[in-house]
Amino acid sequence: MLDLLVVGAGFSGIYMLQRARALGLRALALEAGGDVGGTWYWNRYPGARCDIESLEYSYGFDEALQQEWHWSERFAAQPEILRYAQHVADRFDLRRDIVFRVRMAGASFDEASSSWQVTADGGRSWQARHLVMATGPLSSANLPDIPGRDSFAGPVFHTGQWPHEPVDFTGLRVAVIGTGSSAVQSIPVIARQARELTVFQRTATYSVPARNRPLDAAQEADVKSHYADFRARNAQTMVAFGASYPRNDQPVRQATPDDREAAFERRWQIGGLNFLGAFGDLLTDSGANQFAAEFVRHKIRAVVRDPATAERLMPAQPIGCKRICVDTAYYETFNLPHVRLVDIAGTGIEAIEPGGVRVAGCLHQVDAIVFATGFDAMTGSLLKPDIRGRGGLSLRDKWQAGPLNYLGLSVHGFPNMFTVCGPGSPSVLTNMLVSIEQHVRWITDCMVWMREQGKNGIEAETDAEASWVGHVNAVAGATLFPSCNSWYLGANVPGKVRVFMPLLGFPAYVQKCDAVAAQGYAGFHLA
Ligand code: N01
Repeated sequence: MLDLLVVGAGFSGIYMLQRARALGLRALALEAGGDVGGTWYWNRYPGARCDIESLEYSYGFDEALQQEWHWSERFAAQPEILRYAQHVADRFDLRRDIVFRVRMAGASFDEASSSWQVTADGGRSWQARHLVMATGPLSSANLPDIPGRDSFAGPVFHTGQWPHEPVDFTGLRVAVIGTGSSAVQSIPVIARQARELTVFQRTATYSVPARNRPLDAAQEADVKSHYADFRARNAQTMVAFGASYPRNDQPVRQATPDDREAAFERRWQIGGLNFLGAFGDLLTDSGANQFAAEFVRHKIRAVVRDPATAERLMPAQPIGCKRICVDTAYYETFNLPHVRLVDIAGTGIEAIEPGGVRVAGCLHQVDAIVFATGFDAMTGSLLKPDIRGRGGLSLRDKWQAGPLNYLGLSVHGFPNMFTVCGPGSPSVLTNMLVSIEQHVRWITDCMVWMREQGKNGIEAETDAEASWVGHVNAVAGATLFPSCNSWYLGANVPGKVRVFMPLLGFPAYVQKCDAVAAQGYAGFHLA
């Protein structure tokens, strides 16, 4: 029997394998893709790029690794991040314990042996003491069920399932559906190739310029001279990144109008997600938020020449309530004569027909469609396989009213199963690499502790998970996050239960996890 079976060989899965092996645990990973990389294996759409700076979006667990790897840009593009994941797999010889092109079908917990029986499509199966779901919070593609979707005569793409061979849009009329991060990144690149580009927008988005550039050699050398310290400082911020641009805690109304504009402008010029750190109350006070929102709307008006298009691009929801996007020439792209914006707020898309996309009775003729429609976030990939815990309890039934777990790590009724960056943990509200490393360390330390203590079962207690979900929602409730239809709430997937899934605040979460472990895994039942 394996000590652990890991599902997924993205950044979570490969570090889980590396650390398990280093601790003398027998581990195997299953991966649906043909190689490591997870998100960065699947999301090969044009323009795909990280919105966390490269020097931060990388592992810190191995000093030699972080010294030897060189990033070429401030924000790395998908091919480079995928090469990094492959380098890590090579360096630690991880592929020998990964079964590729195998998709988990289901898993069931056997009480007698206190172990999991995991099955894959095609009938193969494995037995393991622990099941670790390292399936990623944004990996289950959301392909909307639009009438006639499958009748389209041309090629159809989803940004999260992009083909491996190059896609050439030259001479084609292309539709992009959606205006989230994937769309904001791909639209300017697709526009450079396509004969015509029509963007179908349901909700206008806030985007801040990336101001991407080649990585500065002096900055790289400086960070590498004290990398552990650099990472520790980042991990102490709420979002586990961006300590180089510290948040100004001052409330926005305490600044004079000139100082306010100057603070926003400074961050706009720096570029990237740190924009919302300009003042301390932008995500907690809707009046304060309006100042930042209006600053961005003003920028959109200044860039987009056609006033009607500029008006349609103006977001109305609080800024930051949906994850803000980071772009290179997104708004500028709408000044190109062959790019059009179709507002589908209120109407939605009526139908997809062989020749194009119909909205409010009007057929927009296109040759190719790109769905940039996001993911069934946080729970999608955990609920796709049929996972059955104690007494045959199904995870889908258990989570009918939303994900219920403790620390985003463990579910009552599902002993010895851990989720890496699961709902209820900070995950998507942080630098994912930092959250992944914290979870992997906590989970593997727990397994080693169990081995030393002669325990063979661990599972969250019901009280602990009920109060944890209450805590996650109370923390979010004190902010503007639950106030719009975001994927954090599951609002992007029709029929999905609305519950705020990620936890805000990385440092307090780490403290809680450490305290739980120090108290002999308080809130967990051990067998
Ligand atoms: O997905 P999204 P994404 N008809 O859900 C629209 C990370 N990421 O892939 O807003 C028409 O954000 C939907 O409209 P609405 C990052 O965390 C990071 O872009 O729901 N439209 C929205 O406009 C990000 O937040 C990076 O009204 C429909 C869009 O499709 C997360 O992944 C890059 C529709 C989906 O936007 C997800 O980003 C890419 C329908 N039926 C992704 N259904 C970086 O590191 C949905 N939409 C930079």
